Amino acid sequence: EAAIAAAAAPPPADAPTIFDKIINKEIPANIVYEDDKRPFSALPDLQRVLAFRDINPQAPTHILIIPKVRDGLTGLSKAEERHIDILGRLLYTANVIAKQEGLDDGFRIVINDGPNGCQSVYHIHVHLLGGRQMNWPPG
Ligand code: DGP
Repeated sequence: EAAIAAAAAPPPADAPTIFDKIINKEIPANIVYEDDKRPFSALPDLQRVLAFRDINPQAPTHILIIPKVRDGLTGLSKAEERHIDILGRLLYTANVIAKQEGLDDGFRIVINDGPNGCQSVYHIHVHLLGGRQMNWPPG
């Protein structure tokens, strides 16, 4: 069933996703990190990130890191020059959270893109996975 869902055509770029409801606190999520106005007063809205635990964890630690404003970034394949700062901040924050979670022996970062990448939510997100030995190649 998951494979069929992943192979479906991506939704329109302006279609809201479940992550909007998490950002707006309309549905609960286990939030582990959120940039707020202070002490990040110089941080533009487009560079603010939110991180929360994946509802369907694939490892003892499985956290999603997302931009609070999607700005057209339904997936990495839609990245433009203006997104370079938020893309960097997503990865930087993944590292901060990995330390916060005590993943001192390593971790894995994943960005699924499009049907072949098994992307299911079209609001860009970085998966942070850790707490067990990962395998290579991935499935
Ligand atoms: P991807 O397949 O890369 O698009 O990953 C989307 C992830 O989002 C997937 O691992 C499950 C997670 N997810 C979907 N809906 C929710 C939700 O409502 N809450 C939380 N915490 N995670 C969700």
